[in-house]
Amino acid sequence: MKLIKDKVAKLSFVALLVTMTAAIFYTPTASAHGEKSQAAFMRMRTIHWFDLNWSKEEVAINDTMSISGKFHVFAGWPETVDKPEVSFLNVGIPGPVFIRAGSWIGGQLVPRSVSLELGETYEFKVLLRARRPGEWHVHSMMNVQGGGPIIGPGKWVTITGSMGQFTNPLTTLTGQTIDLKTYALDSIYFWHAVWYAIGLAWMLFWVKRPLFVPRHIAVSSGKADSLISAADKKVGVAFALGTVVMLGVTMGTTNEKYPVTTPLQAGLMRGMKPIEMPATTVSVKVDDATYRVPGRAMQMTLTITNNGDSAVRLGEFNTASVRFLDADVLEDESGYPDDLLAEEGLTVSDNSPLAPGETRTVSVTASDAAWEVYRLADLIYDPDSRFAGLLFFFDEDGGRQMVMVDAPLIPSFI
Ligand SMILES: [Cu+2]
Repeated sequence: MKLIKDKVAKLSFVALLVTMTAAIFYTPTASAHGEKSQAAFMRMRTIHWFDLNWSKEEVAINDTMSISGKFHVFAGWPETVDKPEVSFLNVGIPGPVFIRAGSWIGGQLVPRSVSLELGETYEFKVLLRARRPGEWHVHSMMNVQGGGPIIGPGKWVTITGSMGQFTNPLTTLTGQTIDLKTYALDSIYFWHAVWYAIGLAWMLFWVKRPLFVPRHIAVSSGKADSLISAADKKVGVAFALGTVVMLGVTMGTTNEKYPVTTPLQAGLMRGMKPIEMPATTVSVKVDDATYRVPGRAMQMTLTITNNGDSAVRLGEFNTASVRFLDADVLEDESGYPDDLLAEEGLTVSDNSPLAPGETRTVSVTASDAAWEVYRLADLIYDPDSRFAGLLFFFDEDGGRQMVMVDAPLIPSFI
């Protein structure tokens, strides 16, 4: 019996060692950063990011790159997410590995929160200056007050060089050129040290004599007054006066050194300019939409009518940043993130050119590992089984039309 016990103990120890070693050597690379775990219907029914472009895939410290593109604010915004009346255009990166040198919506600089309108499409650009070497997954992102972060697609960007070389120069309106990376740091260190030292000095003054038991005895035997001498009182007054005088004087010298200062600039920016989207001449009706559980695809029956004057074909279906393309119609040239790009992911039962005036009902399948990897398949856990996405139609000259689709998405189990 004892032998078995020993053996079990030994084996458990070995198992523990193996597990610990494995845990140490197992370093998974995260390829998405937050968005996968968010509710699928929320990602499909809030902001549609498209036409994204990352200007560089590799950038040296202090060099800049930009993310630009468009986003459509879906009109069927979910109830549980506050309307984007107070939103902030952000970037999703692990801390300031880049600094944001500028961000624009519709050509307007947006350092503050902005108001977005449901149903509108906006153009944006974020200019980033490289700060920390490494490989970073850079997302566009919108923070919605009362809603949370709405994360756009992310792409890996490499920064080369060393962080020590990073600078962040800025010329103020008083004509000084400063480096925001280190500006005023010395003063912060100095004044924190000074006041901390004064606090310590006050404590040391009292701590150097017996602290607790003798003082407790003195107080309880009614001799509390003997504990604070006239000299102690003088020191107390000196500290009090010294503090007030020092505050007054340094406030004065700081005002002299920085005679022009302004309050923090804040406040919501309204009136963001949306893009004037051309009126679409293609109309699409979603007759039904389903997805297999488990599975990696969704299937829609669409009735498409071409009211324009040139024949069109369906090239892309985009939902929750996953782009399903029909390779015969559209090829991505923007270097869209691989894990979100299904180059041949879109199958249309009949994708021959749809002539002007013609109506056709087709079966469309959007299929790719991304459907599962990005957990759009997890719609099965969501309380609102509806999807939304963008369809892109192309005419013979390459002209593009965007049509929004939105319908219930019904699971099928057998
Ligand atoms: Cu990421």
